Amino acid sequence: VSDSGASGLAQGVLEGDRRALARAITLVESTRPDHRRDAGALLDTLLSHTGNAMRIGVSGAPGAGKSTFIEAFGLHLVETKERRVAVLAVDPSSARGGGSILGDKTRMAALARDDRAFIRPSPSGGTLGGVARGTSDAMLVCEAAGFDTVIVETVGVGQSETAVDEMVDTFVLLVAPGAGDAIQGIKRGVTETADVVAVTKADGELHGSAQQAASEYADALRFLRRKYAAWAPMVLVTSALTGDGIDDVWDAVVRHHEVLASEGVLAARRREHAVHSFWARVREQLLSRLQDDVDAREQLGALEREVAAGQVSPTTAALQVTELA
Ligand SMILES: Nc1nc2c(ncn2[C@@H]2O[C@H](COP(=O)(O)OP(=O)(O)OP(=O)(O)O)[C@@H](O)[C@H]2O)c(=O)[nH]1
Ligand SMILES: [Mg+2]
Repeated sequence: VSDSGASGLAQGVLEGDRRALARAITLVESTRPDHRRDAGALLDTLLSHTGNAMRIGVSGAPGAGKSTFIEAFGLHLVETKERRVAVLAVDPSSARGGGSILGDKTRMAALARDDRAFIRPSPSGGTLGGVARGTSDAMLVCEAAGFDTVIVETVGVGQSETAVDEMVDTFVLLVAPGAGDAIQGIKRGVTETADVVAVTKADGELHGSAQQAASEYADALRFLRRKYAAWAPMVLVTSALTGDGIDDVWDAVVRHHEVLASEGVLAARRREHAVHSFWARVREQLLSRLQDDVDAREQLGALEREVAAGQVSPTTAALQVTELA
C-alpha cells in the first residue's frame, strides 16, 4: 500500500466502504514487516474514530452453538435495536486447512447478507490461545467503519478465554446443556472470566436439561472469585432456534456495560487492554525481527537443537538469543 493508498484506505473505512474494510482488516492481520508499518499508519489515522462500540466476546466449547447464537443475536440487534454489528470469528479449524471458514459463513448466512452487519472469519494460525493476533486491531477498524457492536467469536480452550477477555468489554460464555458436567467446567476455572453465562439450545427435548444446567451454573458461580465488585455474573437460558432468551442476553450485556461505565471500570479496562496490546506487539515484533534475520535465525535453530539435546539450559540459550537482538 502506497502513502496515498493508505490514506485512501482509511478514507474508505471511515465512509463504511465494505471492500476497504475487508482490505484494512487483511492489512492489520498481516505479519509482513512493510505491511506492519502501513497497518500502524492506518490505525493511527483511524484511532480517533474508535472506541464507540460495545465489544462483546462470545466463547464456548466446540459445537456449543456460538455461530448459530451469534447469527440469531446479530439479526435481533440489527432488526430491533438499530445496532450495526461486526462479527470477528476466529476459526481454529481453518489453520488445519479445513473448509470451515466457508462453513461458518454459511452458518451465519442471513447475517452475512444483511448490510447492517459485517462478518469476518479469521484463521487462527499463529495465534495466542485461539485468538488471532490481529483481532484487536480488526476490532478498531470495524469501529472506525461505524459498527457500534463488535462480537468476537472464539472457541473456548482455557487461555483463549483470557485472551478474548483482554480485548472485550463483556465476555459471554455459551454452554450447551448436556455437553459435559457443568460443575466440571467451573472447577477448571473456565467461567471466572464470564460476565454472562448463556445456556443455549434450550429448546425441544434439551429444554429441561438447559434449565437444570443453568441452575447448577448459578449455584457454582456463587463460590467463584468475583471479577468485579459491582457485577455478579448472570446465568441465562436461550435458544438460537426459537429465539427465546436472545433479548435477555442482550439486556444482560447492556446492563453489564452500563455498570462498568458508571463505575469507571470500562475506561480503565480499555486503557489496560491497549497497554496489553502494546506489549504483545513489542514481543511479537522483537521476535519477528530475530526470525527475519537470516544469521539470527540460523543461530536460533542451532540453540534450539542444543536445548533439545540437553547440551544447554533453556535459560542460557535464551540469554544468548537476547544478545542477538
Ligand atoms: N437445538 C438447537 N441446536 C442448536 C442451537 N444452536 C446451535 N445448534 C446446533 O449445534 C450445532 C453446533 O452449532 P454451531 O453454531 O456451529 O456451534 P459453534 O459453537 O459455533 O461450533 P464451532 O465454531 O465449530 O466450535 C449445530 O448443529 C447447530 O445446528 C440451538 O439453539 N438449539
Ligand atoms: Mg462456530
